[in-house]
Amino acid sequence: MTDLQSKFLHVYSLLKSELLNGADFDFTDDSRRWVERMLDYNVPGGKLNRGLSVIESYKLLKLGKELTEDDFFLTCSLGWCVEWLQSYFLVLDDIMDGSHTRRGQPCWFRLPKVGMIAVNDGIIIRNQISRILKKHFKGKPYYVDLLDLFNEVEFQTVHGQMTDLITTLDGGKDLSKYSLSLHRRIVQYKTAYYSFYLPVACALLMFGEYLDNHVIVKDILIEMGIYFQVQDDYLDCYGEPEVIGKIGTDIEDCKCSWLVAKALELCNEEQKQILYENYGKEDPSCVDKVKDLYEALKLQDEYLEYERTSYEKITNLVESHPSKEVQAVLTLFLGKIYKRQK
Ligand code: GPP
Ligand code: MG
Ligand code: MG
Ligand code: MG
Repeated sequence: MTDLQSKFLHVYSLLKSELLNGADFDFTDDSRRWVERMLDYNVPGGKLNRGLSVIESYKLLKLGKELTEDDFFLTCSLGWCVEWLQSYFLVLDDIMDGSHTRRGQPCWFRLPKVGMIAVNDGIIIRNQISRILKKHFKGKPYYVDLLDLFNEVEFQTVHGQMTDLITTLDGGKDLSKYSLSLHRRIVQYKTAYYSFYLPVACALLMFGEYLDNHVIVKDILIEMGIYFQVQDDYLDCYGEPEVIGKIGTDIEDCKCSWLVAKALELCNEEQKQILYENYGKEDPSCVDKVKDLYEALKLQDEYLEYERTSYEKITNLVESHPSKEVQAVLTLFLGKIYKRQK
């Protein structure tokens, strides 16, 4: 673990302790224990990329100058707000996707004593973000913009998730609507805003910038977010569960994944029939047939080609940005995800 990671985790403990010991809610010992266990299980166990990015981005905007203790704590708190948001989405997404594992452990709702309490737990996690922001940012000139940012990004994400889910519902019967353009629309909303735009937007707000002046940065980050979710779709099928910490369910769930959208673009009539007959079924032999078809269509090579062109396109966009500091922030993000295996 790096020094930054351990300092960041220390701030997690402080924020958690404030939430559990504050006067906002009259916890009993049992309820405090529940929330603490729920948070420890769901919030800090990921790669922490999104959260750490807030701190790293802010440092780059400050031209690498050492942050004051106050500023460091605030950037960490914002980083945790992004991680809290992610955790809220994942707890609920795993229920909706019927997933089994997350971050190398059973999904929260799969624990025998949890079940559908996880729905409310997800909502608690979301509400805690507002408490953290209120406690540490109320009175800052950018407080209202910060609240607005989290609300907007949540709005975009839940609408992306809705599109993902209703597409899947239809798709159970009809793959004809699946396409790369529909895929792009889904992933832009369900993943890119909260995973890529949000951390940088937090850093920009703290730095005193107006987000309206950074539309180009936003567009570039959205491109990166789309690329990131294509990787997620690829890893769902081809990643090592021990490495990615989750077992893929996209084929069984009939998801409009990049792989199936690409396959539909490449396949002939006979192959299309195989896809229609086997995609979206729990039966492992159906899943195997879909995977064999992916193999026949050389989808792994197609993915490598996508990765190459996408990286090139994003690099060009980054290099065309007028500010060197902003370029540094964007390059940092791209470096974190290029050719990722988890
Ligand atoms: C990733 O989809 C998108 C999310 C986790 C956002 C969920 C949004 C909600 C409003 C709940 P995914 O299902 O492919 O992610 P994973 O592969 O990690 O399950
Ligand atoms: Mg999922
Ligand atoms: Mg999902
Ligand atoms: Mg996925």
